[in-house]
Amino acid sequence: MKAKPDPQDRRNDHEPSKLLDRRSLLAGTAGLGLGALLGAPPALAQHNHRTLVAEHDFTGTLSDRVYSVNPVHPEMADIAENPANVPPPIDRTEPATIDVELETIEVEAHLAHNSTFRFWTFNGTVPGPFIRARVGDTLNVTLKNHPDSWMMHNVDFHAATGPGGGAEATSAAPGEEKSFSFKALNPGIYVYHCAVPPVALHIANGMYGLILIEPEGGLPPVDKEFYVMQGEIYTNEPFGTSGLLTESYEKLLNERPEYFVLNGHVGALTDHYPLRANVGETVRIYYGVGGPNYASNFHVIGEIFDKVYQFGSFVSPPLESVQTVLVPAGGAVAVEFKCEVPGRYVLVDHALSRVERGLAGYLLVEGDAAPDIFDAPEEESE
Ligand SMILES: [Cu+2]
Repeated sequence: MKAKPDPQDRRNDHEPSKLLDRRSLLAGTAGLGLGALLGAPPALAQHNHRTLVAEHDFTGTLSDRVYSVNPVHPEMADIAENPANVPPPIDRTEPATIDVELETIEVEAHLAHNSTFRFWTFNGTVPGPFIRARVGDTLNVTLKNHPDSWMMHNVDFHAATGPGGGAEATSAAPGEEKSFSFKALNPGIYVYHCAVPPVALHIANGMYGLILIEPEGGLPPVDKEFYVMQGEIYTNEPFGTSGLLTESYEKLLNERPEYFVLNGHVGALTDHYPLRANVGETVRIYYGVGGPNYASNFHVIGEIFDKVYQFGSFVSPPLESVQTVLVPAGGAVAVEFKCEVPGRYVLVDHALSRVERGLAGYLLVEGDAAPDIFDAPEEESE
């Protein structure tokens, strides 16, 4: 039987010397005001807000401002998954057997402005790889737990029908390899995650991803597809602290995250991998919530979803013309819209306090202005 790892065990060593005093802690934070996201001057960003944003330097261009890549540990691994990493649509008309190879890897990596965290990952990224199959396919899953791991890991596919979604069948100690297979009976966009107890801890540390089971005939063609997942990170140290941050099991149980993130860490989808599209293109965003605890109120500032595949169902007809969509923890949606006006659009959870704790992503749309749809005076240069 698998051992239940004690979450209090084998904590990351924490060096008190890396903790700065409170003032420098706040100055070093990666906190980002919504006003800043929208291009408002710092004075507006500070409005009704603690000093998290007030002490930040907002000079420079918007693309090199707040979320700079870890200047303290520039060599640190980046676990962020590129949202453009979506396999192409399936053109098969018959079911097939597919090999899915996952490796669980624990790695200290960039978390925010000047901090790192020991992430637990599938294949070294958060979220793990986007897996694409077709209804009727048989998936042969192999899960290898890297020998350097401290913990046992496994994988539970919400797309699978069978005990634990494969969790028990794949529970692997460090250095072990396990496998199972399942047939994809239902189309949809599904979460997968590690389910070794305490499951919430394994998810919070980064062990989640999406698997798309295309319906027969596939999905309607679009110009660009993107892969985005929302998660929470529970650290002992307050938001914005410098250094190697350590996981807090107590805050996890109390559902009090210090960080909310898209694709793994603060700034992943603003500085590292903003989504990019051109005027005239249609985009589809697969948006999942790893959580483990908070549902999302997914919204793109300045856009309206032309179609929403609610709860990730491709069997029910999509909703049309939607501003904000609820995405449950352990759930996913697909949204589609046409990019009609160039500019920068911001992906948020519209529970907007979470922006202050790191959650934001950019969609950068390039192309000719469309004054018949949106017309505003040019910004004054300073
Ligand atoms: Cu795990």
